[in-house]
Amino acid sequence: GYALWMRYVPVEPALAATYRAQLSDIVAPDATPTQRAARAELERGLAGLLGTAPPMHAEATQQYAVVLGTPASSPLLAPLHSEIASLGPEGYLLKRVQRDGRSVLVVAGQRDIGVLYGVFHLLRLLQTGASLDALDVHESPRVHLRVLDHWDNLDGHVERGYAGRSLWDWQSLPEWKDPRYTDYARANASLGINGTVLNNVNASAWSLAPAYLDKAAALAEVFRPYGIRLYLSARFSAPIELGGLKTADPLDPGVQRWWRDKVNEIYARIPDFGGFLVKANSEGQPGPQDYGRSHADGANLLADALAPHGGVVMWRAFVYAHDVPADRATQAFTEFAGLDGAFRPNVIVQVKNGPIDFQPREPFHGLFGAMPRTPLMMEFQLTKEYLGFNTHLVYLGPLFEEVLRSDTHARGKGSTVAKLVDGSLEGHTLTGMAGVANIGNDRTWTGSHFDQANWYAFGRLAWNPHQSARDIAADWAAMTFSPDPTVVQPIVAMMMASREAAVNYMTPLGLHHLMARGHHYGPGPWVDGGPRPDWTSVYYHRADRNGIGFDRNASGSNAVAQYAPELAAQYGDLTKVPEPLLLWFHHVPWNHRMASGRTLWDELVTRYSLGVKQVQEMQRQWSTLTDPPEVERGSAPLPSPIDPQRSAQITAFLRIQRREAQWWRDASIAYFQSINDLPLPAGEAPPP
Ligand code: GCW
Repeated sequence: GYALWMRYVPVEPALAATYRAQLSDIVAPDATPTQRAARAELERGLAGLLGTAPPMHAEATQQYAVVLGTPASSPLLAPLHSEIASLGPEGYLLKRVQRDGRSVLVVAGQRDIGVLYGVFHLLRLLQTGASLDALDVHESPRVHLRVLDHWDNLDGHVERGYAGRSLWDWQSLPEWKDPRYTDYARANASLGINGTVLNNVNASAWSLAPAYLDKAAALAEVFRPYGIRLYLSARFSAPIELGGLKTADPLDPGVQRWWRDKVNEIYARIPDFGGFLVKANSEGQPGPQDYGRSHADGANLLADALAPHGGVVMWRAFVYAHDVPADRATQAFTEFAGLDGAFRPNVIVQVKNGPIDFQPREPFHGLFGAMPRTPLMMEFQLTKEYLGFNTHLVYLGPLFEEVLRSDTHARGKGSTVAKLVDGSLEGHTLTGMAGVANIGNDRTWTGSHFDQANWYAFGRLAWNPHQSARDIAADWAAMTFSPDPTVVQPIVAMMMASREAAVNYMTPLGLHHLMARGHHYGPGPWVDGGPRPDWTSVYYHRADRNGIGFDRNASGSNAVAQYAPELAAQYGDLTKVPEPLLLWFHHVPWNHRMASGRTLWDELVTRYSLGVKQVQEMQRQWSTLTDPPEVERGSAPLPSPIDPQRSAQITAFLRIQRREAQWWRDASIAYFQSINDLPLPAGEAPPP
C-alpha cells in the first residue's frame, strides 16, 4: 500500500504498445528542481506502466513525440504562449498539436509546477486506460489554497490520528530528510495539493522556536519543487510563552512587534512560507477574547505581520465554549457572522463543513453564505474521528460532495457551497479548502488501504469542488487496484454506498454525536456520568418517552434562523425538512409517520438494521474480487485481481466493521428502547 495511487504497474500489453508508440522520444527541460521532478515522475511512471521509459532529451530531437515545458523553458511551446498564459500560474494543458508534419503531445504550463501537474494528469490517463488520441485538456485549479492540516504534535502523537505516529521526525530533522517526505510531496502534487500545515491546531508555542523553524525549513526545501507551501499553526499566547511578554493582547504594540519579528525570522528561513492557521478561544485554547478583543482583532494582528511577505492567516471558526451552550450548533455563527467585513484582506476564515463537528451527516455550516465580505475556507476532516477510525470502510467523497452541492440560497437559488468556496459567488480571489489529514507513518500512510481514497478525493475536490465523487472513486480504484471494469465497478459500488451505511448504523435520520465520549469510537448514546451535560450524547438526541431529536426551530434553539429564509422555512417545517436531517432540526414523537408509512421508531430501527445489511453487502462485493467464482465445475478458480497482502487487510477490516455495525445497531436500539418501551417492528431481531 505504500505506493498509494502511484503504483505504475504494467498496463495490458496491447494498450502498452499503443502508448509506447505515442510516447516515444520525449523533450523535457531539466534545469530547475520542479522540471527535474516532472521528468523523474514521467520516467518512473512510464518505466512502470510500459516496461521501459522512452528516451528523454533536454533539447528538441528529430523524432520527438512529446514536449513538456513552459513557453520560457521550451522554444517548441512559444506558439502556444497565450493559450498557456490563460490557464494561470498553476494550470496546464495536455494537447495534441501538429509539428513538422506529425502529431505531437504537449504537456505545458505557464510555470514549471503546471507542467508537473500535467505529468500527473497524463500518468492518470495511462493508469486508467484512457485514450491519448485526441487529447485536449485545459485545467486550472478553482481554489487557491489546497491544504492539508496535520494535527501532529511535536512529540510525534497525532491528535485524532489512526495511522500511526507523525510523519515528521522532529528529532532527526533538519539533518535527515527521510525520503518519505518526498513521496508525501509527490502524492500531494499528484492531486494539486499546494499547502501543508505541519502542526496541530492545539498548538505548542515551541513550533515557532528557532530550532523547530530550522526543522520546518528543511521540510519546506523538500516540498518546494512539488509546489507545496508550508504553514504553521500558531499558538495565540506564543508572545508570552516564547517571548517572555506579559500579555498577548492583539492591540498591544509590544505584542505586535513580537509577531512582526517572529514572522521576519520565519521568512528569513522559509522565503515562501504560507502563513498561520489559528484555533483561538476554543476548547481552552488562548485567543483575543482573553483580552476582551474579537476574533477579527486577533486575526488582523497576525495578518499585518504576514502581509509584507504575502502570507495569509487561516483563522478557524470552530469555537466551542467553556460553559455549556444552549445549542452548540449555533456558537460559531453567533461569534463570527457579525464580524463580516472586519478582517484584513489576507485573512480567510476556515469553517468546518457542518455546525457541530465532522459528524457522519450534518447540514452545511450556516456561516457559508452569511459572511459575503469575508473569504471562507472549507475545512473537511479526512481522519475519520467520528466515522469508525481507520478500520471502517467509509469513503468520504459523497459526504464532501453533498456539502459542496448544498444550496445556501445566499444569492438566490443555485448559490452552492462550492461556489462560495471557489470564490465565484462573491468574487473573492483568496479561496481555500483544508483537509484534516489522515496521514501517519503507517505503511499504508492512512491506516488502511481504503482511507487512501479519502486523501485522494479531498485533493481532487480541492482542485475542483464541482467534480463528482463517483468519478473520483472510479479513478482512484483504477489506479489503486486495476483499471479492469470488473474490478472498478464493485469497488466503486462499495465506496459509494459506504458513507450512507455508516450514517445508518451510527446516526440515522439526523441524529448526531452519539459516539462514546472522548475517543468517539463506537456507540455511547447514554448518559455516562461525564463532567458536562453537553459531553454526553443525551444532550444531542434528547430522547424521552414521547419522542426524540433536537428542536432547532423557533420553539427551541432557533438554529434554523442561521440559514437563508427559504432554507429556514424548509428545515423548520416538519412536513418539508429532508428526512436525513429530521432529528437534527426537530424533536419528533415516536409515532410520527415517515414517508415510508412507518412510524419514526420503526423507521429508526429499520435504518439501523439497513446499515448492518449494507456492510454485509460490501463484504459480499469484496468477496467477488478476492474469491472469484469457479468458472465451471472442476475448473480452477480464477486468480484474484487483488494481491493477497492488501486483500487480507481489507477482508479483516470489513469483518471488524460488520461486527461493529451490529454493535452500533444493537446498543442504540437497546438504549432507545429503554427510554420508549416500544416493541421492535416485525422481523427485527432483539438486541442480545
Ligand atoms: O473534533 C474536535 C476534536 C478535537 C479537535 C477539535 C478541533 C484539534 O475532537 O480533537 O482538536 O475538534 O477541530 O479543533
